Amino acid sequence: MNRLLRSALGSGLVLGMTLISSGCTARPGVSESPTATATAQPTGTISVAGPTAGPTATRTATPVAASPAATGASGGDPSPDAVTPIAGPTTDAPQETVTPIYTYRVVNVYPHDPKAFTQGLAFDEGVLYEGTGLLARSSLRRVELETGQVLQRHNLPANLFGEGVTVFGDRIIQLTWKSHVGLVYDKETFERQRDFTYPTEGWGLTHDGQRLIISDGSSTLHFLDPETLEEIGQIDVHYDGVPVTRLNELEYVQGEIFANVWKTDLVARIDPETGQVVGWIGLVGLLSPEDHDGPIDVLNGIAYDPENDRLFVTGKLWPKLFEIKLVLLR
Ligand SMILES: [Ca+2]
Repeated sequence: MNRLLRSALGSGLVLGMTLISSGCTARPGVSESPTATATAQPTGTISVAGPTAGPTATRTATPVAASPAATGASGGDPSPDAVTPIAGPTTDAPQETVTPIYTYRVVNVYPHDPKAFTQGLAFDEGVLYEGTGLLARSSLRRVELETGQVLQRHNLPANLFGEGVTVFGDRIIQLTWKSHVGLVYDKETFERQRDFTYPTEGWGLTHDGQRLIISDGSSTLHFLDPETLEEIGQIDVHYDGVPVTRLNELEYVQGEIFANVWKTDLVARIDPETGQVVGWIGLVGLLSPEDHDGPIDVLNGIAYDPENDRLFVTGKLWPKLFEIKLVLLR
């Protein structure tokens, strides 16, 4: 396996792909390998280091066999200028199709309510919309990006566990986990306008301008008519012929669906027509060790500002929210 790829992506990708392939439930970032190191800089940049890098930000993995995608890697240029979030696959491997792998560069760091069990994140007209989970703690929030201040809040009934949110026109739609109930709000007032039902669990939610897109914890993404809120199609997400399960928080980014893979530091970039994973983003090391003081949970929360090409990510109970740029590894 290419040294640069291993060093830069660290365990997140390799372990994540192993998890995907095996269906294992182990959590990434827990076990360690001496060869996998990604060092986040306090200044808000990320450097990619080899085995001799300092220990303070080492996030690592149990050594595992390289995945089919990881073998034969031809290396890559980690320059921040190498790619933007919308960059497509590389074409310098004429004899095989190589799935692009990205790491990240932190552009900005913003405060995030460490009590927010983030289950959904969206950006619309300059502000964030966030859905939080847990029974008796779930909410819908309008949040000021720069300060993390909650500008408006609606608490869900105690028996509903909030999940993904998206802004569609003048409405906000929010899923619930196991209640099979979706909630539709007025975007300005947060008035609950109507409910709708769906047969699966509700996890992530986004839209492509025409359809709502829902994940349910499996490898299936469901498309809903935004007016009738009835299912009009679905795709099965796969990578190298293997279903990619535990798709969680979603974001539609310039023609692709980005999806957190639950309990990993991975985001899959998905072709919405075929379900094929067309790229992987490894976010290992994003939250620095000193930010692990309080209770934190997994990466969850992707929002995109299309007007300014800004990509935001956070996690459940994370004290920070990050604006990142993607950096192509190979
Ligand atoms: Ca989102």
